[in-house]
Amino acid sequence: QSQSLSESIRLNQIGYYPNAAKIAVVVGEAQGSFQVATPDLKKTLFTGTLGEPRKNVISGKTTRTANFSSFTKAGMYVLVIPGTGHSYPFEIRADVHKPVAIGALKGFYYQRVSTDLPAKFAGKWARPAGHPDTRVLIHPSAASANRPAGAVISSPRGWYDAGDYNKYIVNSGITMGTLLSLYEDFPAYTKSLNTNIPESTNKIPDLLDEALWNLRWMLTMQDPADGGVYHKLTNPSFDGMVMPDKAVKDRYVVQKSITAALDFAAVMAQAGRVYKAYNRELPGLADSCVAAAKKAWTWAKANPNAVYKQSEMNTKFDPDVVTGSYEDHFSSDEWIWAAAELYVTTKDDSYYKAVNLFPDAKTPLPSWPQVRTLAYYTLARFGNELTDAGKQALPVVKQHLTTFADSLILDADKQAFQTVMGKSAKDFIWGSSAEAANQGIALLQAYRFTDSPKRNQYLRYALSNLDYLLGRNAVGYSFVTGFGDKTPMHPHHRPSVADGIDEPVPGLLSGGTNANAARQDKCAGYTSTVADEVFIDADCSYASNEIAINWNAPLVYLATALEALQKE
Ligand code: 9MR
Repeated sequence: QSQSLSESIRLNQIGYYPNAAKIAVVVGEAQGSFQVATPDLKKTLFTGTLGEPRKNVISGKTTRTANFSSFTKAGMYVLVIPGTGHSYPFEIRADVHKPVAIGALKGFYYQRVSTDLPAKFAGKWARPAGHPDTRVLIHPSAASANRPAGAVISSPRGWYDAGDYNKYIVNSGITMGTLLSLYEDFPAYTKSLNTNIPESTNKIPDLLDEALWNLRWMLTMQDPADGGVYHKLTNPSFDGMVMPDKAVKDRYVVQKSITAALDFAAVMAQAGRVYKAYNRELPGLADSCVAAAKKAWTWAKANPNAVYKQSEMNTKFDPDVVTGSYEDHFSSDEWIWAAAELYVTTKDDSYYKAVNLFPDAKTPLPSWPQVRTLAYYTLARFGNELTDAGKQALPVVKQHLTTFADSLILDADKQAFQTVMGKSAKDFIWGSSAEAANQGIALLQAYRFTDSPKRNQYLRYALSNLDYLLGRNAVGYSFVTGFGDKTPMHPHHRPSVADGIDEPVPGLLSGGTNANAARQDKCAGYTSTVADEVFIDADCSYASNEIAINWNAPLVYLATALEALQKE
């Protein structure tokens, strides 16, 4: 019988590993048999039976799974449900997610500030440099004796945060922590990620070359006089939808903040470890990073109440600053992360003792305002290389990781799309795609650093969340631009809107489904109010379809780590 494409079949549009779980989900009332066939539908290679109906606890809709895990033959296929239709094509292959891993890392190259992107590296998304940031003004909120309001500093490079053109230390913090942790967790494998960037021919892995572009910017955000770190570098209000080189408003650094200082300290301490191996190529860099970290820590100790409040920017100072706030009034988790990174890098127990690293039994999912768990990842990673204090804490750290992982996999087999993501409507916040990716990372940490009897489940369910991101979800999108057949074409991303090229800049992770998006961005066109369905591929939808560095980084981690673990 003839079969046409069915949007109700949801699967990982990139594909599956030969020896891992392979699950597709059909939404609606289809039942009975399913097949795995060649894309031309001429040959059926596997026949199975759809599972029992499940009820999506969020929408109430019925789903059934097509489990073809036992089919292991490499190739390109579609899934066919007679009477319903066929899926988008997918591949079964040993390194099936490597292009996504590389593409998502390359996404950072496209976000580079202060440099042109030549066609040799950027293909049809080549563009002239934007934002030299060599004449950045001290905002009145940031004025100090050595740097009065209106003074000029140079603060080039970095990555654009998101669809906007500003640079924010807090968000750079978790982004860098995630990327540098990927390197520390899989040093050998990450060297094989070639992203075709200008630095690809040097002796430093592309992952670390890319991170260096932002690290060098971050270093300029510290006031050398006192060690304080400016919260952000920004123009007063968001630019229009223009290319970077056409966005030429004055740029400012604003108030030094406690969260910026501590996130900066954590990143610089970690960078001190990571780049030490490349001292020959980057003489003195690692030591400078550690010195900068210590200075920021000292400033934080003297200024624990320097909370960034955007509302004060708008009322007390001129010009008003109304761009991304990354406002976070609770710094206890930033203290924990900075202390742990400084402790592991310096082996100095005084950092370990400076804060209570285990204030309660919680293990919060990492996000830009909540970085506590990054400390546990680092302590687990360095396990027996720690001093006695850290070694003694290891069982506690592992307890955090397994308790958290167990809570993530609990009842995931009942979830409509068979993913950890989406067990509850609470997952669907602004940037929910990063929630999915960070859940996957948390599971991989527990898989690698504990000996829980459920370890293999952790690995399996980490992969389920990559399946979520690449299409097995309630809206049927692969949320990574350029990867998959149904993928955002209109992200809220200024270059993608303004460059006149149909395809958006590739390798960027859309923030994804967000239950409150319609209220937040007031974009027209949302078709559902059900929490796991509120997403539109429109560039006005900055609350569901923007891209951001802190979302791309955990995608890079998850896709790369899963690839690396296939090889182990
Ligand atoms: O990712 C941020 C999200 O958690 C917040 O709810 C939202 C509103 O404050 O802001 C998001 O971050 C945006 C930042 O403020 C400015 N650049 C774009 C970011 C992604 O939308």
